[in-house]
Amino acid sequence: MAYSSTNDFISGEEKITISVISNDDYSCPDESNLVWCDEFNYNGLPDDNKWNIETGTGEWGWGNNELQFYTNRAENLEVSNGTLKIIAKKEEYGGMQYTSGRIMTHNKLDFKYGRVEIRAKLPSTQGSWPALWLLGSSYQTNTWPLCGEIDLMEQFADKSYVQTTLHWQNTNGSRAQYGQQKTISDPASFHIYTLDWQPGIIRSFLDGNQIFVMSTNNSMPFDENFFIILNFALGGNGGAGPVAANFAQDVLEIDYVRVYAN
Ligand SMILES: [Ca+2]
Repeated sequence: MAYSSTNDFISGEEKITISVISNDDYSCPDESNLVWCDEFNYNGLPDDNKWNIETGTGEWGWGNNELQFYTNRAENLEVSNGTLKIIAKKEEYGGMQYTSGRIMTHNKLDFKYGRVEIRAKLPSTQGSWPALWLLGSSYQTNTWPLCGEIDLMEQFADKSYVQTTLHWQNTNGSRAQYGQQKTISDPASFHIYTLDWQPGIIRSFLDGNQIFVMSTNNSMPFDENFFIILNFALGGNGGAGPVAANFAQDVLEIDYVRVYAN
């Protein structure tokens, strides 16, 4: 309402519609047997309905003397243009010389058996250690490797191959692991990494070609719940080797993670 200088009242009403335009899309493709996915068709940090962000240096550099500090910042974890970018950077942070990102589905997606499909593009800088993997959901009480570990895809110093490895504990208490490798000519392009996890047998594939096969039995932990971890480590004792002196930044880019029931 306005009051005029000539003492006449003027009043009026107008409706204004304000719409917020969001392109965020959290839906999954309409595929049979698909039970969980993240297509990363939204913007910001990874969807906290699906992922927990792990931060810090872990114990003993996540068990491997790794060189990065994991943060929950957009500088290290960025969902945009349909993909998740896990970005490792050279920067002093939390007493470390590098930062990066690590996310997991524990307590949000814990499952047994099925097919996990991840479309990803790997970093190529010397010293980078990208990993797409699963850890036994009992890891807080069943100390590793008792809880079991399924490394769907890891890449170490030699960027000409990718590797799948299972870790577990033998009944005599000794640590056991078994890994197999597959040559990859262009790891920094998108490829599909698939885990086929069934009772008694675990396989993995690179673009549909088998990387790994192993029989499992009930003395092993592979008939229990596991969860998914995506991370980009640097250096450490795991086989990635020293980080390139001129390392500035590199990216593990993930187009989607899909989990199908068997
Ligand atoms: Ca996508």
